[in-house]
Amino acid sequence: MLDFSLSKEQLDIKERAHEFAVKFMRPVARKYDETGEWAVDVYKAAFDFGYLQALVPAEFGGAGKTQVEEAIVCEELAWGCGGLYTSIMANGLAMTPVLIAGSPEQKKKWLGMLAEEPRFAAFSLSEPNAGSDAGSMSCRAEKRGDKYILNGTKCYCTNGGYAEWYALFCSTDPNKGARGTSCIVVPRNTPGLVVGRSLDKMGQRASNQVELYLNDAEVPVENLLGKEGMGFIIAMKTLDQTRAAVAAGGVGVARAAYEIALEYAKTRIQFGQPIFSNQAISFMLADMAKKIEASRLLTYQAAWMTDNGLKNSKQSAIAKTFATDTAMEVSTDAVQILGGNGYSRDYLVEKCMRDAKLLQIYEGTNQIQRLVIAKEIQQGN
Ligand code: COS
Repeated sequence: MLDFSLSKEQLDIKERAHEFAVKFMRPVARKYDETGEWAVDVYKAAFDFGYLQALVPAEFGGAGKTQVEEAIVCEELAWGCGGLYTSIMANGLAMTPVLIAGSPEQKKKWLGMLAEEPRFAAFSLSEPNAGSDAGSMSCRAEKRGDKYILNGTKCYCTNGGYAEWYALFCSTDPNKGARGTSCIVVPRNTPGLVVGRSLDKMGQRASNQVELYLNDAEVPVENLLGKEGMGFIIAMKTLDQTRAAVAAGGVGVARAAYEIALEYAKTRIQFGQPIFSNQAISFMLADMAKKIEASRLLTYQAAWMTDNGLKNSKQSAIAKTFATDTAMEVSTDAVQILGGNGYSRDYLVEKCMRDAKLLQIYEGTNQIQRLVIAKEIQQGN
């Protein structure tokens, strides 16, 4: 039976996450956006609320949340601040390769440590010359005895400056292309691993993206997730699962901008009446509401499919694209409704607009999502 209502437990999760965003994120969102500092206080609180370790199974000490629950939380966190949300959400991204391909011992070790105290891990797929074309990565892992020797450069590694370990994708057999890639857990303290500069960004400035340099970095072979050659599939399966959380981020950022624009339109008087009375404005707001509702439904659908063990490549790509394009459109229109005020830093809508842009780019650009959707529909899915 189809049921669009959230359960009492899910409503409680949403309310608690909203309170978290109101108390711990909104008051400091502007500060961390301006300074780009690492928000230790926020992440400590996020750990206390179970958000940093949301996807760590309960048996390893985590919150053991479902993807639908993660989506509910992520919408509220992104409503609080798009940048801080990304740091928290990306811990789930880093964990997912271990959840998908890790042995029980690997899960206990790598996920368990994230449940002990506020700690970060990072997903490292992109390279300077392998972004959208993820299968063409050149970072190399050579097996020598009981070690892998890693060489290469990774980039756009979210949380990379503060991570305890990296779920790092590399080539174990360059002759095999995407089928020669593997995923290896690389601990932060690995000799030969150097964390590079963090990116100075337009938006989501509270989040951290770095380059990683691997110069004969030695990692034990037992850190391989799954088997050699499974890396690309692990990456694709990971992104299928985690794109719902990005879509939820789009819903949250869009809703934040929409709420401010709605309030402004109802209270800003021009020509003797609230500007909402102009159809030009009220229709913009109606379109915003329409797109946000649709985005949320698509997000829940994609997350629900993961929770129910269904392949959701098409649905997660649709949700990610639709919701993050919505975030960009809604926040841009919100700036327009607020006019000069919208363009100023006195209101959060300009920050929403800057934060939204990255949502259209990371975890697969929205052009790549359309490629995924096109491949899926070509195959009759
Ligand atoms: N689940 C399971 N397997 C998948 C899969 C999925 N979602 N997507 C692809 N595969 C498999 C394919 O079935 C294929 O298997 P075989 O080699 O056995 O045939 C293999 O993976 C290669 O797939 P494909 O031919 O579709 O790969 P492409 O090189 O054409 O690339 C895209 C596919 C573009 C979709 C992929 O490179 C991609 O997602 N790029 C974006 C990466 C990204 O999100 N980067 C951001 C970094 S994270 S911040």
